[in-house]
This record gives sequence, structure tokens and C-alpha cells, in this order.
Amino acid sequence: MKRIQNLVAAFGSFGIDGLLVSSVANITYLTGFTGDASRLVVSEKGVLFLTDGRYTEQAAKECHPEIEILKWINDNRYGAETYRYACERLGIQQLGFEEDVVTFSEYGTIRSGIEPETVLVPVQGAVNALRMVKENREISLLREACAISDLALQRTLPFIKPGITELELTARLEYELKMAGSAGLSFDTIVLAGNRTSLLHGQPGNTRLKQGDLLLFDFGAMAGGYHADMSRTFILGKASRAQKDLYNHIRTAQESAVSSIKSGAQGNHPDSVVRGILGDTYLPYYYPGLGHGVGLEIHELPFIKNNSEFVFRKNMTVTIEPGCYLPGWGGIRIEDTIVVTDGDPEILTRFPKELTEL
Ligand SMILES: [Mn+2]
Repeated sequence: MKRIQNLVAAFGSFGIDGLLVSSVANITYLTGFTGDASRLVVSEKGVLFLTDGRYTEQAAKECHPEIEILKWINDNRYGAETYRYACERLGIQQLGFEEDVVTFSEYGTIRSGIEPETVLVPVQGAVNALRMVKENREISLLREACAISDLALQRTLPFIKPGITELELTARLEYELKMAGSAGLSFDTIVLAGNRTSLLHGQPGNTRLKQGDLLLFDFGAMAGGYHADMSRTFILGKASRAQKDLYNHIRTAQESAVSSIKSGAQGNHPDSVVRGILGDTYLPYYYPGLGHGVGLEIHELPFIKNNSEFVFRKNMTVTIEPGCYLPGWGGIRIEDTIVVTDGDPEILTRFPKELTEL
């Protein structure tokens, strides 16, 4: 209940006395519930967990006993009458809602359900901000997810040879992830070859690997709901001078950006480190999203870019993933998941970053 207490303590700064939580990850974070399609209403007076018959037993098992499990009234999921009941029960007069999660139609339903004098207050990041700094248990799960990711990539290496397709390598990597104990996939695995590596989030296809290709992997294992995220780029056969030069720049940029992060550092600092290393030659090809928080969601606060205004704090978990993408030629990205500390970050994804010619 500590997390819910921290949330309630922040209500004053949002001008609310209750919060409707709609984000699945935020509900998991606050309650321990691992299903979906539910809602949570939090106030100082109590917490109501709104769900349907599929989840009542599971929710009762997973949630803290002080959280009251309530089936949607009239079995009307997301129905107006249940929101009215929740606000009345908890005496809520200013109900916050997650403005970037609640749909326009759901807003209409809530508005029509609750008393006209109850104010609906759009709120952004109330729970997400709490999630930025991780507890030790959360970091352990991320550590486990990253170790599985390392192992799966290692076990995939022997299958990389000319003639194999991106999809076949994707299948092999995902098989190895699951065999190594991954509870799921952090996101759709990206395996791209040759000049297709310039497509930042391209989809693996039937392209066959050939000598001289760049080969980019971006993927992650999951453990206990937590997402690993890592990228590595290899070269099939002997690297050309151009491939080598870009690779060395990205690697130096990535390692320098990671080293520049410790508690108290400005959020935009790593990006300026990267830009300094890439210089005029490569800067035009740099994608300016350098990294992101990672945890119950694959992309979460904080976001690391040139206009970031947050300050790094101990036990934030973030990715650092500089990449340059040259249309028609290819791209190189190196990405680690790291934990911010008072000194050097702990790098959770430990797969080697030396230029690898396979
Ligand atoms: Mn990432």
C-alpha cells in the first residue's frame, strides 16, 4: 500500500481528491494485479478495484486486502453507474483522470455518470512519475530479464550465416529467449539485415543475409512484468571502412553517454555527449531519441533527448541507444538497459560491444 500512499500524498499538487487509474501498467504498479480490462479509483478514504467476472478471483488474490474488489454494476463494463457509485462511496469531489489514456467516449460516460458538481480534472503522469525510481525488487526483475536477453543472443550467434532470413533469425532468437526463461517478449523483435538496418523499427521479412551486411538486433526478454531492452549491430564477414568508422563512433558515443550518467546529472546531458562525438559527419543521421525509462512498460518516463528537463536519480532504469541511420545504406544502433547510481551506472545488458565480424 506504500505506492498508493505515495500517490495520495501527491493529490494536492494535482488539485484532486480522487484519481481514476485506467492505465494497465499503472494499475499493476499500484495493486500487483497482473490482468487487464480493469479500473482503479483511489482516494484517501479507500481504494476500489473495478473489474468483471473474469478477474474477480484473481484480483482478490493479487491485490492488497485493503483494496476492495467491485464488479461492474449491472455487469456493465466501464459503465456510468459504477463511476457514480465509486465517487459517492469515496466522497470524491475532484476526480482526476489520466488524460493520455482515457478515450473521448469513456470521458463522456464518466461525465454522464458522476454528479454534475463533481469536477473531472485531467491529470498527466501522476502514477508514471512515481514509477521512474525503481525499488530493489523491480531492479532484480530487470536484471533477470536482461541476463536472459544476453544469453538468448549468445545462443543465436551460431545461426547467423549467409542465406538465413531475417524472419528465421527472429524465430531463433525468440525461441532462445523463451528457452532461457523469458515470460514474454518486451516488444516485437527487430532483426534487420543489409541496407534495411536504416529502418529504425522495421519489421523482419524474407530478406536473406549476405556477406558484408550489417545485421541489427533490437529485442528484450521479460521477467515478472518487467521489460529488458537491448540492441546490437554485427557485420557479416569483413567490415568495410565506412561500417567500421560509423560503428566506432556509435560505440564511443554509447559508452560515453552511459558513463556521463549518475544521480544529479541533467536529463539532456547524455544527448549532448553523443552529439559531440558524432560530429558534423554523422550528426545529420542521428535519431534524436537517445533513450527512455524502462520497467512495467517498454517505453516509460523519463525520455532522454536534447530538451529533457528531468534530473537523473538513483535507481532510475533507462536505456541508452544512440544510432545513425543512412537511408539506402544502413544503420547502426547499440543499446543497453542501465540502472542509475551515485557513481558509474550498472549496465544490465552485458553482451559485448566490440565490433563483431561474424
Ligand atoms: Mn529502446
